[in-house]
Amino acid sequence: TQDRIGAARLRAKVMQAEDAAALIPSGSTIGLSGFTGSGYPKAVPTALARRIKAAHDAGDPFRIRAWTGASTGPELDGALAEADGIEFRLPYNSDPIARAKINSGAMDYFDMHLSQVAPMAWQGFLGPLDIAVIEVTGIRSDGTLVPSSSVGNNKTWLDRADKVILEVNRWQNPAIEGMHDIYYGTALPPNRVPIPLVHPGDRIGDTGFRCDPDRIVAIVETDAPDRNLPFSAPDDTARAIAGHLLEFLGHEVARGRLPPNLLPIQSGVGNIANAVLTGLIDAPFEQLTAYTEVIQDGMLDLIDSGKLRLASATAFSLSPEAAARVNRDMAQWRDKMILRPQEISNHPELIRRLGCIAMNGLLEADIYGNVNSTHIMGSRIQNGIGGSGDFARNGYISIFMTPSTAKGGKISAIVPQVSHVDHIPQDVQVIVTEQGLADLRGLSPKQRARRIIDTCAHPDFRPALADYFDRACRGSYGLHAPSLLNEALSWHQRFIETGSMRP
Ligand code: 0RQ
Repeated sequence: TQDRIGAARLRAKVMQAEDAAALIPSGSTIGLSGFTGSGYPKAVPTALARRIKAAHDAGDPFRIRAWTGASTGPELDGALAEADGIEFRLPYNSDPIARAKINSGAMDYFDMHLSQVAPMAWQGFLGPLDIAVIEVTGIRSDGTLVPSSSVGNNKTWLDRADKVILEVNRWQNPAIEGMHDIYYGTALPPNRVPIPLVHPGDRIGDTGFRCDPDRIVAIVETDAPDRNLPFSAPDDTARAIAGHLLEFLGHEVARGRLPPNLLPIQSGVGNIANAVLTGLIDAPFEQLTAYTEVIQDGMLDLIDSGKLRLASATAFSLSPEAAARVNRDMAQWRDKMILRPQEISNHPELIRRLGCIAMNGLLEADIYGNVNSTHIMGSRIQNGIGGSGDFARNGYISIFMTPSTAKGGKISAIVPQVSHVDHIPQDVQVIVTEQGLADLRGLSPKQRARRIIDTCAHPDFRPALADYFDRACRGSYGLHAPSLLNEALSWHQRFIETGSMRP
């Protein structure tokens, strides 16, 4: 205890997870740490889930409202959702059990821009926050907290919650201390001032969280790694997408529209994003930087190769092997990585100033370049918008990437009209599939349609898309962005009815 909890007066608050969970009443709103499977509390949520289950078994209602940074791990979202313990959750979720509960209507979910969560909580728009449950790696003698493998919204949860429960995780190497940059200069309008960050590597804040010791009601000790998912090795499709994208970036450098070391890169979640990062190792760009949301496996290799000088993010999103690798040599990585609050890692002001190259995944795009990142067949949530909107709208170039088909070729990722819109054409400048890359900058809707159909669509679906577009150009109510309203979503309806979009 002593080595991780420096503040002597707080040691009396150490207790078992069950006792800490007993301090959380039904109906509470809880702000939890955790971002893409890292830095989430591992003992208290599981103990709370057991308590909720026992209450339900006894016929008593027990549910809580959960706010997090983004997705967490099975010990948090999985356990609480399994126990039917979450009444409402925000923001980004990728847990399969929680996803099933949301899609069955048993759980409410609000999928919001990740940069807006902390300000909206502070503005009072989300209601009061009763309890914060935050994983840290240590408590200093002055009472400040050493963050863990994600920062997320922890600063705001600690500032806003009436009561604080800490999990001190001793699995994390204590050498992580110093990696974080917690900015305390944000304010509410009309008192906001510019955020003084002009390079991805700038440090503008503290290395720890401030926390009123009187609000700390429990401290629980843990010793477990984050449970992130492994990445799969890039397949041919992912390699083809990465190839088109890297060729495009090289072309932009040759045209003088990007500097030789590019601009700070943002890379979304998933295997394709990871393949792009891996591809950068052999690309002719040096001295790269990343100003992004999560540090993935591919970034470690890029740093190791000497190509990536520095990565700024809000969390690690590493496979178990990569997490162990970083944890083992933490002191060596600490100088090349900075973890910040997600309000700062995803801040529109900073993304616009730095000129990030935004690269995100999508579920489907339509011929005009509207992008659906979240809702399968218009109604079933996959994950959430996450940070994709923060980066897509404010980046220097906004790129979306996807395989051209899904579900073994039964679904076309390019459709006449998306079944749900997350990103409008103004925020979607480049679309890449394994078929090719469509540069849509400066094109009108009809020009975009022709380019997307010819370049990105799978050959099996291309004739049907071209046919739809031709007929729309003749029979549409208006000819700016031609559409046949009674047919635009028929591909989705066909999938729901027959299991395939193919005619
Ligand atoms: O389903 O898991 O049942 O097989 O959707 O698709 O191909 O594994 O793609 O892992 O790259 O994720 C948009 C979800 C892509 C992700 C999305 C089915 C497919 C599969 C997943 P199965 P893949 P990826 C900043 C950036 C929003 C947040 C974001 C995402 C499953 O990129 O969540 O960008 N983005 N954050 O079969 C029906 C289609 C489909 C489809 C795929 N057109 N129709 N199903 N699938 N396309 C970082 C953060 O915010 C943390």
